[in-house]
Amino acid sequence: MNTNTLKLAVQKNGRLTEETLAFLRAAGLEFESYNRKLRTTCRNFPLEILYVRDDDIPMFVSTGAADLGILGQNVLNEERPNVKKLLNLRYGFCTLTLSVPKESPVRTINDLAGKIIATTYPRSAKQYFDSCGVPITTVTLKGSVEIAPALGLADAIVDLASTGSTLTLNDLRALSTIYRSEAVLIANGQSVRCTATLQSLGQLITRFKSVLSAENNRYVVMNAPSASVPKLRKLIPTVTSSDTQQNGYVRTQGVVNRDAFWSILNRLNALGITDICLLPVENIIAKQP
Ligand code: PRT
Ligand code: ZN
Repeated sequence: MNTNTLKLAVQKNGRLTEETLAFLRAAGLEFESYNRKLRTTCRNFPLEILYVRDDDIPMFVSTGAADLGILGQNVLNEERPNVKKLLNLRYGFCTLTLSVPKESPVRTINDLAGKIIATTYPRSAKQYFDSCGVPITTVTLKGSVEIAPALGLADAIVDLASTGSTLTLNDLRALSTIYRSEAVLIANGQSVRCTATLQSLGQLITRFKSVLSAENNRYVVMNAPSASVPKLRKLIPTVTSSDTQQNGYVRTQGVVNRDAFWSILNRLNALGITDICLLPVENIIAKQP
């Protein structure tokens, strides 16, 4: 294997797996998915993918067994491993949430003073309650945390939620959000400095950023009254227009932030712009490494 081959640890089989593999493929990497083979090499990039339990990713990366890892920000917050965070990856969104039984008299966090909190995230929970000056005791569970109050094991829980339907199904209600989380790319501090891998790492980050940037943007094609083009450029600075006019209209196109587009739509209409086509962008490569 090439000396500049990077090792990336990803979750083998869990909530982040599918979106992680889709993200890597969107970055143009070609490889085989996990199929009991715990490591695969990319066909078109010096990258080896290691398929592991998400809980082990901090250890793999902090020891240098892997150069890079993809995992939830929540794991970083809880374990605080000695790794460097490189990118937020904009998927795997969830919140670490404090919840109590629906019928509980608890209305504010202060009502939980002296109570027992069940959680898989004891450190995050303790830090949160400490920062609010509320003394509590935690009981740590590896999973099925939502069941703890009904069994009389705890008065409240601190657990991840995304849709919130598991809380509802277990007759719990959210009291507050401790933090938001999403998938992140982490690196071993040494790998980031080592010159042999630095070039591959730079190229990989460029690819990842181009996917993230493309996801946030749309390519927009529209017909604009030629007199409106200067005003249109103020709304969408990347706009270019064709030289040929038809009935006073020119064909224009540009790249626009996906969310910003909807907020300027009224102003585009006011300029008399018609036939707007909003298209996905596959990659935006801002700067070569
Ligand atoms: O087997 P391995 O150890 O690798 O996986 P795991 O079982 O420890 O983790 P996994 O696959 O459940 O989650 C991996 C990562 O996905 C987490 O560390 C988070 O970063 C992220 N993530 C995003 C979530 C959720 N959303 C989520 N909803 N992790 C867990 N949940 C749980 C939640 O706690 C609840 O119990 O899913 C349940 C359903 O949630 P609702 O709100 O959609 O009903
Ligand atoms: Zn896990």
